Amino acid sequence: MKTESESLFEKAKKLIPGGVNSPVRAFRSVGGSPFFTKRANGCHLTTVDGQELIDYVCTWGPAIHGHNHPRIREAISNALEQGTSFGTPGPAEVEMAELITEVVPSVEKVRMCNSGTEATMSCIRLARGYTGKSKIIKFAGCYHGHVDSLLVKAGSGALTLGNPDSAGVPDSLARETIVLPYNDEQAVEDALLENKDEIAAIIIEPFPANCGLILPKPGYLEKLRSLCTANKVLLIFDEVMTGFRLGIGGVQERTGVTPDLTAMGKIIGGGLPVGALGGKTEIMDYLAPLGPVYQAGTLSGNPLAMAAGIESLRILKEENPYESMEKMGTMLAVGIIEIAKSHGIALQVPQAGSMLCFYFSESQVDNFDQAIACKHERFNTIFQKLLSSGVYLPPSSYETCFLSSQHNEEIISLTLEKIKSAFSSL
Ligand code: KE4
Repeated sequence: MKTESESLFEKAKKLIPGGVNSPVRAFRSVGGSPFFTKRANGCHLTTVDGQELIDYVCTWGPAIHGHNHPRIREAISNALEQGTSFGTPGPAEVEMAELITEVVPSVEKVRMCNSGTEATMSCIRLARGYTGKSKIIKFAGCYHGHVDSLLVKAGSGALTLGNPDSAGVPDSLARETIVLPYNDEQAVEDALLENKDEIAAIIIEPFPANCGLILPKPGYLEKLRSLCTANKVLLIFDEVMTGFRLGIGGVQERTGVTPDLTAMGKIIGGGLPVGALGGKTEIMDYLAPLGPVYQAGTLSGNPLAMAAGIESLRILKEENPYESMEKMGTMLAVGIIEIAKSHGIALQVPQAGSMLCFYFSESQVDNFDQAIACKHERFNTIFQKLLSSGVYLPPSSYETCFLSSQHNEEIISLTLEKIKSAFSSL
């Protein structure tokens, strides 16, 4: 007898490529067919088959307050009374810009868009327009959305499906993108020398979270900053995932390293479609209608997304959940490491705040090559065992787990119990 999710997936596959509207949702790397979600509340998802799951994906980051937060729901319904979209400037866009420029250290001006992909794509075009140079440096395993110039050795779904270099990206474009190993300062120095005066920007996920979670070696981000300054290259932080999550000012607040441009998204939409790019006024003013770099969007600054995102930011400012989320993240990471050790299983669990991942590896993972060398089939086994016992991890070992402010001690302890029994049956 097919489950409701299986029947829906059969139907979906006839109408939607792979049955999904975003590839990583298809469970291609972990196996089996994906569950379909009926509703989401707090730190739980409920599937169409009535299974309740503790959610460690949090819709890939936006649900930092847990799902369906009453204040965000109310903010959206109040905004709904005024209409869904105006196509003109609206007051909520001004308030959103005030909040972002207040909390993100390097952002003096901000432009809203509708996805993280649009944000990084616009950052790249702006960097090229502002510098008059065309080459871009990115890092293997970093994923910046499905931007042609950046789908080169990308992470996340591209890596999950084994095609980090997407078809359809012309060589002429891919050649403008230089891919370097993360955490290797010398590689950046060499590339800047070999391509002197041709590099417009370096774009980086400061804490890469799309090939698992990789943490920067001490001084690495600071070195990138000084190399960019010395070579008149823009430093772009892709904080679509880490922004507002690893502190309200993201990694740039956490480390004190300030980029020239920042790509943002996810949390500032409160679960509705959003993206944003921000940076120094001198650079941002190159954007149309002021400057020569075109960038636009029918639904950019959409009033419902702004209402949800503003409320999400207000809650972060009022509740400042970062210390407690760091504590819960540490409790989970330490607990998992202890369980793996007691079962003699080689496992690394890098953690930063409310983000962590599973690397089935004997040694620490510092870059893409080490990440892909991990035992992914082990992750897939654990994923399935946990899913059947009511814990939903990201459906790929190339993703990162997210906690929300609703993942309390009781939830973490329950999760660790389930992880313990999953490891026992490995
Ligand atoms: P979107 O276009 O999906 O809103 O954002 C693209 C993006 C940009 N930069 C970073 C650092 C990102 O992580 C993302 C998207 N994150 C993935 C999860 N790893 C979204 C999940 C999906 O593709 O379905």
